[in-house]
Amino acid sequence: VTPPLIALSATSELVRQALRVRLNAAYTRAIEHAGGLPVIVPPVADAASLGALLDRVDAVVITGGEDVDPARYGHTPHARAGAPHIARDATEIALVAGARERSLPTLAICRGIQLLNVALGGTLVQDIVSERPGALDHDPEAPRSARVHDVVLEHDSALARILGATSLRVNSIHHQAIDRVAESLRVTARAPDGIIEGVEGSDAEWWVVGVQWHPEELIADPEPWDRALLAALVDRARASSSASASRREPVA
Ligand SMILES: [Mn+2]
Repeated sequence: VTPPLIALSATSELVRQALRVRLNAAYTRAIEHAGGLPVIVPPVADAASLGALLDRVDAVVITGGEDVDPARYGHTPHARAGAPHIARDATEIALVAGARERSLPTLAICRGIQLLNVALGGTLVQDIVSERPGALDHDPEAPRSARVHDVVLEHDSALARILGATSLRVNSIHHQAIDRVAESLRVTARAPDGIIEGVEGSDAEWWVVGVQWHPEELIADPEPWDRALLAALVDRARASSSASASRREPVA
């Protein structure tokens, strides 16, 4: 059986004098573990060309990383906002638009949920500590797989159905969050301080889920939630793969 192809966005950064394409291996291992075949998508100069790639994959993961350029949502940079990666922003915004056009299953993680919201017209909290005084510590000194705060899910959400839970604990490695939610998304998970931790699409055609935590770091965890989320993506990818295969090879 051919595994579904899962496109994963990546960054590029200068390391030891060489510009390198980089993605934490936790993402590719988690996708493989769930039965998918990872395809790494670097920041590209010509975002319009990504349609050629999206025509050949079965799902998309928008991964974690840098802060999204606040100019993308019409804000001036906060003092604590990180340097933007212009080509990565453009690449991922094109991936979201192309995935939506094709109804390709999409999972957005950490920076990914923020990028997804911006790509669909929403805005971000640029720095939780300074803009949401009294919020929990969403970026504590802790191992990447440590479950450090609670999340409460909407009972009637796809996320609750997929995870098989309406409350859980998650890891948390972020200093930004969704502020104004894009119209085509619904908030279905929040931390006890109100910080948005999960969204999903309101369009029945397009399976899109975003989480602010890092499920890819939790596949070996005793709790089944995060494996279930990745499995749900790969299941949807498999369904989309057989649908596109039947489009390519119409029955005579
Ligand atoms: Mn958090």
